[in-house]
Amino acid sequence: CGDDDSGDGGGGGGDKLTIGFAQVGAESGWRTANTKSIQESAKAAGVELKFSDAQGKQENQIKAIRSFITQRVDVIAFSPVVESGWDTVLKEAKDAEIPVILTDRAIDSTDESLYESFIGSDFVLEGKKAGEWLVEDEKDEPGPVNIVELQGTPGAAPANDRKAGFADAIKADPKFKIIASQTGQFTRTDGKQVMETFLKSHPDIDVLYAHNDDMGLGAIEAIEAAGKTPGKDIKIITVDAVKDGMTALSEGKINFIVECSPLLGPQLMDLAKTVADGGTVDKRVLTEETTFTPEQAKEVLPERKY
Ligand code: GYE
Repeated sequence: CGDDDSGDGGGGGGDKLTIGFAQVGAESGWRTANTKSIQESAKAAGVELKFSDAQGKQENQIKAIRSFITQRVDVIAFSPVVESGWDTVLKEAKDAEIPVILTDRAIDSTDESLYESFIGSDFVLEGKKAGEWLVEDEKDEPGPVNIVELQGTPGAAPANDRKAGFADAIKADPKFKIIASQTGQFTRTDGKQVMETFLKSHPDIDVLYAHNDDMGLGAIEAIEAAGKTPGKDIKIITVDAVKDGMTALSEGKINFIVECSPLLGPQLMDLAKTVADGGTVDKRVLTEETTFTPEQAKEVLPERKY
């Protein structure tokens, strides 16, 4: 605790508000932008941020949360690597009377008293938007439309939900066939590797649906190496809309991107201040998002911050 009384947050009097944030890792461009947003917003809001990087491992996040409890931070925020397995540690935070905010990813606990608020995107809707674009794009094609899918981290909310939303959007027409679906861990390296194996075992791929830009970008390398043209021989749909993804979209290598905003920092700081002051907040705070075609990508790219 410092003697900074200029901030309006903080559990006790004029003390600086301290937030412990347990991040997933640095697996993607999205994550890097998200980390930057949180660090910069904390600074701008006069918040002391204790930041921990779990390197993709739930056990590390649990350790970080326990250490935040021991340090008696004012608010704990974290982006859960996977959906399940949080009840015990969140119960510990609750017993210590430290409010918890979920950012970006949901947990599957039925006990909603374990956290104050969940701020982030609707991943099912993102998957749906991806599928609906494809249905419209292929409406004059007789089919079959052979789709391969690169899933995010197994067990993560955005992987589960983007898969479900997409499947739901294409299910009415049997011409859409998901002929292979595997995790690419939300990373470029795995996206590339898995796409290589898809290309070897399936000579007839029409569409790639990747749960994030990074995997799509890795897959583009694999497609080009196999002598095919990304965006033409194989249409590509991704989620996120980070700069590298948007650049590939503007070049026609990706055909459609569903936006998922990583800029959660400012809203997270507001929520943290409110809960630390004992105020009430919405249990669910949704991020506002859009979608992009190649033409739209060209328009917004010069202004794109991440
Ligand atoms: O889409 C992906 C990242 O949880 C929304 O995680 C986030 C996802 C994002 O690695 O690129």
